[in-house]
Amino acid sequence: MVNAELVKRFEQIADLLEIKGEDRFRINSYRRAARAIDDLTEDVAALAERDELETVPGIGKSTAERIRQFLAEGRITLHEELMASLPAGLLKVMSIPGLGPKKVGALYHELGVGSIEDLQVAIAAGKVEQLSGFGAKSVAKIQEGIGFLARSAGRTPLGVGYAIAESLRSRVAALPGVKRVIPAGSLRRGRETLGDIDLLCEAADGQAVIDAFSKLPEVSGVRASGDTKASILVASPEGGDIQVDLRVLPAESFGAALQYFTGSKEHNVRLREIAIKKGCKLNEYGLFKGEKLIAGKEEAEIYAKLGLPFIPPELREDRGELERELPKLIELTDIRGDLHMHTTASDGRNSIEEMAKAAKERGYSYIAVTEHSRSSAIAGGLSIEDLKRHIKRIRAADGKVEEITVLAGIECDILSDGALDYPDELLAQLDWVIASIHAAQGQDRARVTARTIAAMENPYVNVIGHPSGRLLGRRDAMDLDWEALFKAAAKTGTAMEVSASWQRLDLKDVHIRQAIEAGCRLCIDTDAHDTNQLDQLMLGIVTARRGWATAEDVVNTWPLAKLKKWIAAKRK
Ligand code: DGT
Ligand code: CA
Ligand code: CA
Ligand code: ZN
Repeated sequence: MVNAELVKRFEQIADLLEIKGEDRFRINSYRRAARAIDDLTEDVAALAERDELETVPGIGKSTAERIRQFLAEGRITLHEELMASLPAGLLKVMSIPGLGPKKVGALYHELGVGSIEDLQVAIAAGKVEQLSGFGAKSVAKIQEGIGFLARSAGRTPLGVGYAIAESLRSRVAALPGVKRVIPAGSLRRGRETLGDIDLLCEAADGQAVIDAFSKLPEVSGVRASGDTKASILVASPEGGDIQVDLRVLPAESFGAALQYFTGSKEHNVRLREIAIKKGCKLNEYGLFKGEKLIAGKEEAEIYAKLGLPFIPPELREDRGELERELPKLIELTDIRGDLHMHTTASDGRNSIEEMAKAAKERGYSYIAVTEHSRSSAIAGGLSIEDLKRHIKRIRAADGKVEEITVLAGIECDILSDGALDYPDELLAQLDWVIASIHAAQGQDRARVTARTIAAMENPYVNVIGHPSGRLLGRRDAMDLDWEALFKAAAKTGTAMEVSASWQRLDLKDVHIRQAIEAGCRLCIDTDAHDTNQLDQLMLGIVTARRGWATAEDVVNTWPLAKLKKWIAAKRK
């Protein structure tokens, strides 16, 4: 959607103005406009068409003008001028976790830092430490941030890649002569981050498809282009480019190519060994016995001819999928409710009723509304009195919206000493309690582990929210003793969350598998802050499948009566 691109562009304009030291008022007008666009529930182009941009609070005359230029020309002159007036490397410096535009401005004006390399030189020379507003502690933080960027370099979060792949897929699918288009590679396997996107297309005339593909409007560069293959670049809304490879294949070998290019490489190596043991040869063109092609049109034929069950793409990592019996993996349609979401009462953008209706449209039979608790003040956390009133509002909404049960829940902070953010008497009035760590994530292993276990031991806590605390490409996980955690979760009857939020995917795949083996229950939910984000659930399902999860492992696949019984059992 164009909204997200505009938000990014306006935020960048505000950052660049701030780096340049422009006046507050101007900077804030772009920040406010970015937030206003982000909050829109419809496409900004539709608003512009009705000539209603200026009626939105936060969008003024000059920001509306920039929006219209962006819609018409795909660029904003001010943005281009700002970019040209500063070193190109500054945006990269801005992306270091913990470095805001103010500090970046100081580094640029005082020390001439225009890139990460410049910054490292300045740090090594001891110059940054002496700068006012910095000091040894913040230099250590910056260095940590640079290390983090280097480790996650070039990989795009799955949720971002999904959206890009889907828009390209539907465009290619609409080209003349195209039979089908399927994403392969790490995207099809549901890996949490993607190196690049691999699209496979079945069509007779490769050249025509490749030519049209290379000229799509979202293409920002062409790396390579042949008669059946092209590599192009698309700008990621997270900054930087992501590469997309398209391969055009004939019908006879489409299935074999899909198998090959889905990977993983490790899975393919093992599969080829199995083929050789059976006296066959497997490659991207097909499965052969001698010179004779015995499978190639459909991927499933290849596994069948090798005497194997069809292996779901999410399991193809050579983690035992070719030796062990496969579980019946959870599917999106198994989910009966979403148990983590925010409304306008804290930092969400829709009302309780709107969230409930949107959940009903997705076929759910229950949801839990879970605002932030009082210590999360910046996220609009509720005071004790607020929460009491909010519970009443949830009960009222539950009565109003039919055919779906709205549970009164909370996302309760686990404080730095392991205590919960509300007294037990108040938690007892709720149907569903998520306990999450949002502060002091840098504590040592013993402390963050003990904090989480202390929360599990509370009889009202049903699930630990985003247990590792990581943010993809932004923040590392906490240093936790996972074995101890899963043991405690199983023993206390506390579920572990699989947050489907595209920035989190937390628990991650290997921890999900370890949790299930330890006897834990999971809860896959979205942490939605608006109705659209309820659709992120798919990312959590894919992640859980990579952790070999079945429907039975996941509490929100259960009928409400069974879920309630499970909650009551812990309270006894
Ligand atoms: P990525 O892009 O780093 O997230 O990971 P993938 O798995 O998408 O890797 P990519 O894009 O390099 O290649 C797509 C698939 O093609 C890969 O999963 C398996 C297959 N493939 C690529 N190169 C090789 C290779 O040298 N040997 C084998 N057996 N398979 C390969
Ligand atoms: Ca790939
Ligand atoms: Ca690739
Ligand atoms: Zn939340």
